[in-house]
Amino acid sequence: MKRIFFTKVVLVILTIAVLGFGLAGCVTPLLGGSTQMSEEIYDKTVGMNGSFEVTESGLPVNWLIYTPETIPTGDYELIIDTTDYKDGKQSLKFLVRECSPTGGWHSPGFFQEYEAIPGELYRVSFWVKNEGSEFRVVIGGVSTFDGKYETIVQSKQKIDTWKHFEYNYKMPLEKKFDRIRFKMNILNPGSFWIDDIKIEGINGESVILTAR
Ligand SMILES: [Ca+2]
Repeated sequence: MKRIFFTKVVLVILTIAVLGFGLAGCVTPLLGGSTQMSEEIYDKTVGMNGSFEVTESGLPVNWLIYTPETIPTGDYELIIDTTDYKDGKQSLKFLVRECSPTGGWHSPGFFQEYEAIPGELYRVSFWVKNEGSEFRVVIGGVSTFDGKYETIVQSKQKIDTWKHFEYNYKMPLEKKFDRIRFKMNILNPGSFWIDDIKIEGINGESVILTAR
């Protein structure tokens, strides 16, 4: 099932997005106006799909994607790469010729949210290759109206062979932060690959997609 998300935006949210906090996706439903933000193909039987092995209509299932259709400016291709991958049989590749450096829904990228326990420690890991792009990966505890993000990596580094990133994130203690959000963006053109994203509780338990 293909769904297009419509999320509402006003100037103050645009300002927040420009500042790079990337909160637009979680706080915008409060406000007026309408902008198409991202696309998602959701299948609850698939789970996280952090290795991008399950795709439909050219999109990896269970990720909210800032696709060439939804971002306002730029020129890029989203590719399921079956020749260069770290885990399974394919990876997700961004081939970006032109893009906004703003991040969030302005730039190529994707995100997803999972149920999380306030105060709990989560281990986030993934593999990356990079040729020319600047990329950013953030993790954050989110509530309905707020998010507390930490940047796992923001880099222009050339990465010829798959590189592993691992990060421990402690959820905020306040009970309202009951979801954890993973988000990555391409901020400058280039070729970027990502594979085998994992988000686990500190005891190894897998996170669960938030309810629909
Ligand atoms: Ca894979």
